[in-house]
Amino acid sequence: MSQKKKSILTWGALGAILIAGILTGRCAPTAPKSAKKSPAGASDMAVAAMKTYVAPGDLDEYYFFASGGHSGQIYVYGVPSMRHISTIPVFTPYPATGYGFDDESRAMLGNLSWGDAHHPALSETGGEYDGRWLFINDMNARVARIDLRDFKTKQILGPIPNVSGNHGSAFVTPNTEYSMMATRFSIPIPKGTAVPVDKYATEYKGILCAVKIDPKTGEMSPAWQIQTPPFDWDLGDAGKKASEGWMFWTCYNSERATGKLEVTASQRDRDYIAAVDWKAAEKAVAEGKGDLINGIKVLDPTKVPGILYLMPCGKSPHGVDVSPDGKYIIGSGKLQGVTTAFNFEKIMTAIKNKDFTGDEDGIPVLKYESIKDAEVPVGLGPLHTQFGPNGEAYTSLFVDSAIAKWKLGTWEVIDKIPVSYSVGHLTAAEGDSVSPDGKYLISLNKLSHGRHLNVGPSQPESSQLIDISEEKMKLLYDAFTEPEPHYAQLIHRDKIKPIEVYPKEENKHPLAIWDVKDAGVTRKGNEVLAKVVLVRSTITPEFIEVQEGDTVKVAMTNIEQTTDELHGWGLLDYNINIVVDPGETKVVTFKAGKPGVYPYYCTNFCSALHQEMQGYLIVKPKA
Ligand code: RUQ
Ligand code: CUA
Repeated sequence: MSQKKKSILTWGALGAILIAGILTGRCAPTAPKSAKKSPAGASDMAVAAMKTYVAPGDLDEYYFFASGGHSGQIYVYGVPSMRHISTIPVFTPYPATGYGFDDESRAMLGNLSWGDAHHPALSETGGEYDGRWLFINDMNARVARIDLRDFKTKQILGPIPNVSGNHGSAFVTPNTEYSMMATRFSIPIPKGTAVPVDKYATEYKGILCAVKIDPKTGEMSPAWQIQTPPFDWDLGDAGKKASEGWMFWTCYNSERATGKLEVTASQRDRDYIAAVDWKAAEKAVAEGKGDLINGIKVLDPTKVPGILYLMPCGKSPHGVDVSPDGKYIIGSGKLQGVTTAFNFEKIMTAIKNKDFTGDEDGIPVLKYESIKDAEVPVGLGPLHTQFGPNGEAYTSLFVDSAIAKWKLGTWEVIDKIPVSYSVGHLTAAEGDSVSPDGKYLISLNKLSHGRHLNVGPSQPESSQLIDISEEKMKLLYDAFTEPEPHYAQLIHRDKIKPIEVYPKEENKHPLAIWDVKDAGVTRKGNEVLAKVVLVRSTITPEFIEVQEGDTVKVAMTNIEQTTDELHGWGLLDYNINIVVDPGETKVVTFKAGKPGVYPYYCTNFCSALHQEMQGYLIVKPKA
């Protein structure tokens, strides 16, 4: 069938359903009983269209926060429409919001202008998303906190000492006591020492690291670390409910190999999942145990027994995911056809009975047969599991390019749906909290070829929305993201209440001014301070006169209290681009290097006279 005919049919069917929906007063039709299985079937497509259609002016039901991978950003989408709503710059400058240009955000980024951001983690209270903050890791040993009150990055912590390749992060504990980190690339500890690679197996170390989070402010600080053998720690998840107080991380390369890892690190049949009793580790540190290395307390698990155990797992596992009730820990070799459900109670019993098969540098290895409940035949290449409200589990299958739905407890595989192509992670509606919503699941695929308009060799990734409200999973929609959504979070809109302007009375910035009569330029030696007011449609002062060689500090306050009235301050030839939200004050400091006249202007369209919102920086040459 030609594309054109197909779309006419689809729209015809959609029209019929719309009319039927209006007649019966229903706005969210479910699939007709006779719906064909084939996703190409016109009625299925019409249902999918209805289920994802958010009428103009209507709002989506969920926020979808997708990691931007090596773009260093977070992309915000609405679900079910899958419309891209916003980009939150985190580890990378972003001219659209002026991020990385003003003094504060520039200082936060430090010397790094990129980050590899993989795993966003929403803050939790009692294991439920509480909508306060979003944390995300960067491979450069950092973790960032975004405040969901204004969707802005407020803190970047790190690079944290001894941590190299922070992949197993930024997973939070059920009451956001900690955001956890783990190293993918082992190095000699203390970080900063150089030891030849042939000593890798004995002299290099992995690090598991806890970052403390202030419960009131969200302020992060490095808490403590656990030193481990040089495994490559991969992904983690915090225990909850039954397993609260524990933290789990997968690893590959338990061979401690170097060189061509695809060969050298695949010799054993099994790698490990680490089980960390973080409450015991916290207590040990409080009792003064551990050594101060590079300014942080590092626990040696052989000297502090009881904080770390190793659970054998299929070769090269990726995700490890704790079920909503905390009773099961799901992990699997990523080249296997099964995923293993470990039973937390059995893990505790095995620890109590010292049911070990050996050790790694003195760290006990638990007996696989004693701690597993089931091997679920999900399909090839299981990577990551999310959960539904009634014991459903959804596992992404990289090799099969599919998602398997199965049941906790009975371990039966119920359904499978193909995705396009090569799914990595997946995220379900609140699917890693203690009370998943069901409804939606998003498959975060690595490839998208052929499913979008051709944009040349640099192609987007595809994120596919899947309906999980019924027994059978149904593909609803293809959306595309820039590289690269490793993981995402899907939170109900009711849990987030962002502000639209910064209330004037909350702005305590020492350089804030609220009246154009306070605007102007003052000088102290060769330091010039310009206090600027931005308001429709003038930048006051209209001229800033300085001397070549001066240090110029421009503090600008957007005195608007109206939604969406942002103003910019772009200074040509100086690589300065500031955007100030309503009620906000931002500061930029720079050296007046070259004499001349340099226009500044509002970069953010704000009114009919936006174009007129401009001025001049006049740099007079040295006498
Ligand atoms: S990881 S898929 Cu950080 Cu799974 Cu990339
Ligand atoms: Cu202010 Cu445009």
